[in-house]
Amino acid sequence: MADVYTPKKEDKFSFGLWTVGNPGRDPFGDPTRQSLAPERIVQRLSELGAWGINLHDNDLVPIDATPQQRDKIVRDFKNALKNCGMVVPMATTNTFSHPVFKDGGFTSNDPKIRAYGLQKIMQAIDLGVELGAKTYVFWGGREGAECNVAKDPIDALKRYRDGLNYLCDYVRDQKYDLNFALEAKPNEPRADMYFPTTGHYLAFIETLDYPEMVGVNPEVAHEHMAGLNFHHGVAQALEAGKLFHIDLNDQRFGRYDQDFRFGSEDYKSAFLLVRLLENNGYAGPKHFDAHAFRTEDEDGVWDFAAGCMRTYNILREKAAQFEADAEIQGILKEIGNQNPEYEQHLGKYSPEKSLALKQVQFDIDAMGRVGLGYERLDQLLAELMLGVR
Ligand code: GLT
Ligand code: MN
Ligand code: MN
Repeated sequence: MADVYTPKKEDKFSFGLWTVGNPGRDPFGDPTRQSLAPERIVQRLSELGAWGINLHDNDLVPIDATPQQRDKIVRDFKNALKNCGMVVPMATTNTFSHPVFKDGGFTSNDPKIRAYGLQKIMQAIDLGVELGAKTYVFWGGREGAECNVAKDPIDALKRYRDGLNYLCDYVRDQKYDLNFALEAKPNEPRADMYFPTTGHYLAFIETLDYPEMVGVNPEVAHEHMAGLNFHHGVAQALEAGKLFHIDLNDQRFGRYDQDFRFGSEDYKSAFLLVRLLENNGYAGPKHFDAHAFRTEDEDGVWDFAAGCMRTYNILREKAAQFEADAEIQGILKEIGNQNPEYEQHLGKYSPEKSLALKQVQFDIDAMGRVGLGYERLDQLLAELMLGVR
């Protein structure tokens, strides 16, 4: 039954073909359900209220398809999109499944493999643009190492940069309206992956030939695998104007790569994230890069998909409730209005300001004794989240 949490197209929720299409395989076990046809995925997601569907080249077109087969597959998929009012906001390339990429695409020691990688990515970019994608994600699944003496990590970074610069030029040359979003992950499937966190990518982007074309695609699970605070990482990306896309899911700290349903594990982190996105005008796709538990059949897959979107909307309402709560807002106002007369000493440096600041007497013991009241605030948040407020 529809209610206020039921997703709508304007919520801009998207899923990857590989997410709901995940057959429940893991390193120790065979698939537990059948793969779903792309057309069925498009139709069911649309019925559930999703807006977009993302894909790797080979989620749609098998790696060994002939040009004729490719054209038919793409035609059928476009028809399904049109019939269901679904869009493809983002596309990406699979440079990790085939054995040819076992030591990376961009960063392979073998120039023949790097050349094949570039060729495959250009073809996948063409496909993504044909389907309407505006964002192109790069997740360097095999860009890493087990044997860390086999590849010089400085060479690896240079090769990665050369590859991205080449592809930015390709996009410009083709006059495509397409930006790149780089997705970090610390490990899995490689022992160590280059660019393990969103922060690593934010620094790297500034060294590219066209930094304005390139942003990040942070994923909840990937930062949690690194033991980091996702809310803070996304804030840095937002503040830098680099949050081009986002992968929502969930993950327990210290575990294998789980890709759980959004908001299924850590409600508080998920709340902080949704509040951050909603309060800072993030208008991009809200993409769920997750999959149903291995215990599920197809019905469970749709429960999973509906659950991701519903939880986002519930948390959005909780965030609005937090902004409208007089007691909470009163505390936040007090926190934000302490000692306003000292603002004059802050901000941009001037010689006069520094001279004046050097004259100020601070009673640091008295300042250090002031209690901040964050316990009360944090408990109010807990009560709001737990539904008793
Ligand atoms: C893969 C990975 C994801 C990436 C996808 C895009 S593929 O499922 O685990 O985090 O976003 O390449
Ligand atoms: Mn993941
Ligand atoms: Mn992802």
